[in-house]
Amino acid sequence: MKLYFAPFACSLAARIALYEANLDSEFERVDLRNKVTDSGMDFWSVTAKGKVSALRLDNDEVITENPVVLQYIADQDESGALMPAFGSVERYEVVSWLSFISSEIHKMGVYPMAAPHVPAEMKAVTSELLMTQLKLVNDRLSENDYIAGQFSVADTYLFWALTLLPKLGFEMPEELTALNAYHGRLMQRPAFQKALQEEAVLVSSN
Ligand SMILES: N[C@@H](CCC(=O)N[C@@H](CS)C(=O)NCC(=O)O)C(=O)O
Repeated sequence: MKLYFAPFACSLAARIALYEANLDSEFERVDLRNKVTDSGMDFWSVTAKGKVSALRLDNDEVITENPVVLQYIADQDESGALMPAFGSVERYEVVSWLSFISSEIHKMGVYPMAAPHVPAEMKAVTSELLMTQLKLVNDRLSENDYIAGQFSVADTYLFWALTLLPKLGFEMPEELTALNAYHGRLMQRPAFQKALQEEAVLVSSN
């Protein structure tokens, strides 16, 4: 498997999941502005969407969309540690959170905060909307150690968003104590640390 990624982009979630699952994988960096990969490949030829995460499977098929890439990775781990069994209610709970993180946090919140062309007034509105969602997540984490109840790939995706937001100027409120404790808890996991350190090195060597 090969993950096309950009440092600290949402593909960080897939890198963490690959490490959590102990899967053999390669990584190819993408220059998202110019849509070219480190090996000189036109990224548009990898995916017509031009976005990471993109995962090239061993049969050369490419799958995209974080919730799908993360489920695929989780399903390669036969222990089921990253995703409950097919058909179980617990699995739908994870898929539900993947969907929520993708639409209500990533695209509604992180994306406008990161986009240089989004005006300051719009970023202010985004911050307010984001607060509503983060409070909901905080309430959930007051009663659960992990967002879907048990640890899953949804945690790798949420962790990415929570890690990136302060770097984009969003001040994480201290009163969201369960959310902040959750982030700290995930930071203790070796797979999360390894992925973060590797991508931090790439950013600092730019
Ligand atoms: N719906 C996509 C969104 C992926 C996405 O927005 N990726 C960003 C990085 S976090 C990207 O590649 N942006 C480059 C661009 O929009 O040109 C998914 O869930 O995978």
